[in-house]
Amino acid sequence: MQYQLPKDFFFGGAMSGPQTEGRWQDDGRIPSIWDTWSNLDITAFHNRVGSYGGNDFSSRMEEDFELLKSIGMDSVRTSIQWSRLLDIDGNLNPEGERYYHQLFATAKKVGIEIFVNLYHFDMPEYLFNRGGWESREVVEAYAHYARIAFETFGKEIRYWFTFNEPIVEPEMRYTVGGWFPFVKNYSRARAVQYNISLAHALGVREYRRAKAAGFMLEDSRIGLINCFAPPYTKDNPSEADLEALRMTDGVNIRWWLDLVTKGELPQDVIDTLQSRGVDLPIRPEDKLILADGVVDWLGCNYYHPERIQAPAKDTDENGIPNFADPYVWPEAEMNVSRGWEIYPQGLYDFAMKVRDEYPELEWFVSENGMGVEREDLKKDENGVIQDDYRVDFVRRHLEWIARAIQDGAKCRGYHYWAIIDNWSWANAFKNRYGFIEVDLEDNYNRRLKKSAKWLKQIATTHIVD
Ligand code: BGP
Repeated sequence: MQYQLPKDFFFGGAMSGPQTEGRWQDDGRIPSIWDTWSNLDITAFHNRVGSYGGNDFSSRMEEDFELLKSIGMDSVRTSIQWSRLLDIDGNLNPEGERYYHQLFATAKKVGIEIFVNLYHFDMPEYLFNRGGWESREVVEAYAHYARIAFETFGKEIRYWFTFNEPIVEPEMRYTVGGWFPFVKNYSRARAVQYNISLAHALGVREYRRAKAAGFMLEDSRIGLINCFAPPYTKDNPSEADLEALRMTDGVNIRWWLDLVTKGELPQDVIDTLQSRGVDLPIRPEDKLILADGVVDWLGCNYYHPERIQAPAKDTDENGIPNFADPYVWPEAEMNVSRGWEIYPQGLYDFAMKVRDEYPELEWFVSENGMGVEREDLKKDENGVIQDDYRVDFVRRHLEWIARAIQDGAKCRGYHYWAIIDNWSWANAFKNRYGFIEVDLEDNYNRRLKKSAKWLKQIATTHIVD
């Protein structure tokens, strides 16, 4: 079956500053917490590759943008690194400023629209040492950083985002404890989540001020990007499974959708958290701050669904509440390299939820992709990686997007992650996502994978088949 995507549908790719730039100590860049982690324990990273190198994008941006244009990409999302743009006193770093002017101008020259995100899990180290997202000082510092970014680049960028995946920071750093600083404390995680919500709202406030003061393009927009993996529970759920679903959805999804559409957080979720002893750092003046969190549109990152069930135990050994346990769906199709379930219909389900519950909200797919290990073993005699699985993965997701649009979803585009292989947080270069290979053995040279030809066809015709 053939599907037609809208003519004005964005087709592009996503990447981030910390995963691509490299040059970590050049041009006055100060350390971010990824460097802190790499310095602490480089053995934590696959192949002993830390955050230092990215994928050499800084030196190759012209070549990379030309390559992306050649495969039909019209837009690319990346992030400004806070640690490159501002110095330790919060002043603009002129070399950082120059770097981003150069990046935006290079993309423009080849006809690629840049979407800019302000925070991709990359807090400056000195701010982390002052409490990170558990501290109000850092929330204020973020607002200051956002203001400088808007005032400096407002005339160059149309599409702005305050955060990428604000739910992941509390999850990976403070709940699962998989990322530095490896904390496992549900209460602290929710405090971090609450403070990031305030920072987001203050960021939007700064954007609106900058726009009113004439710093921004007239038709610019501000948004938030989050992973909106829809939660599912068992087929015949118990009351307790449904309660686990309400809280997982409440904390992971509804929290952010309410914030960006109504300027408030879901009271039933806050009430349940507080009744279970979760200490949120709420102040009376916060309501007015959160009210400014309403955005113009949204980015939805989608890799896999969340499958949960009632928790075996309501609290962990430290008395910290637990609202849900993972559930393995017996029919799940897996991407074995990453350990993530592949479930393209999840995007349709998210689209219908937004259509029905937040009907005014426009959005786009801001990340979706498949990371696979040992792609070097999949090369043909010409050295081209034969990644038919990637074509299959993207095609099926695009089909569900097209069906959602037919059914009334206001989905405005698709960005693939990561369009060029890049450095990843915990996997380094183990799993490769790109349509474009980065050959680490050959000076980080770029080479199109087999899938790139297919992608170009879709991106230029907007016909999925
Ligand atoms: C998203 C992040 C990206 C990227 C991607 C793939 O959550 O926004 O930065 O890392 O996931 O995940 P991973 O690199 O862990 O395989």
